[in-house]
Amino acid sequence: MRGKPLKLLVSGPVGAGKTTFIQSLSEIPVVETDEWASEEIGKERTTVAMDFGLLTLDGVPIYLFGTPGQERFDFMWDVLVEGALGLVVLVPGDSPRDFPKARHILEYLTSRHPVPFVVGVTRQDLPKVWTPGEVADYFGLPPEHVVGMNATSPTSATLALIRILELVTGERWQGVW
Ligand SMILES: Nc1nc2c(ncn2[C@@H]2O[C@H](COP(=O)(O)OP(=O)(O)OP(=O)(O)O)[C@@H](O)[C@H]2O)c(=O)[nH]1
Ligand SMILES: [Mg+2]
Repeated sequence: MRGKPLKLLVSGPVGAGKTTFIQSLSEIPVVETDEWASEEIGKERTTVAMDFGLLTLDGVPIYLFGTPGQERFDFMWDVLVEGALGLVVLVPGDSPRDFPKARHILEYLTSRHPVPFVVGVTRQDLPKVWTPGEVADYFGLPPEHVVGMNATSPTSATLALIRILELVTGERWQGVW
């Protein structure tokens, strides 16, 4: 799996862990656009334009673009998905009320841009979270399309990244990191 740069898009609802996931994976300081939230969204800062991170895995440069989660910035989905070869939609595993929003984002993006995708269920390090299997049932997806993670952990984030890379390339991951 050596060669051309590969672009992945990370999307999902507010607070799912998109910026955190990209920060856990990126080898460069993440270009992020988080600002103080102007409305109550359950946290102080939120992405208003995009995140950008970069890593190299087995000689392949991987560009990671993250979307904002707030719906008023949804015009950025179309901008950022351009050229993406794979899609990661994150859902916060402890917040099932956000699952319909995640489903809408997944359907919106894959219907316009049919590339391989995984649903990443974050916050697996916390008690009382939905498991990847439960989320796969909720979304009606095959289990290989849903992966659990702690987005704050580089190791956990890398395992999720490998799942989408396997779906994008059609190969089992053989490399080391
Ligand atoms: N314990 C734990 N905390 C997480 C995890 N993922 C994200 N968080 C925390 O959740 C909060 C929100 O994460 P962000 O990365 O800002 O979420 P986001 O999806 O970028 O949110 P928006 O940009 O507002 O749409 C941060 O405090 C993260 O540290 C996880 O898997 N486990
Ligand atoms: Mg963010």
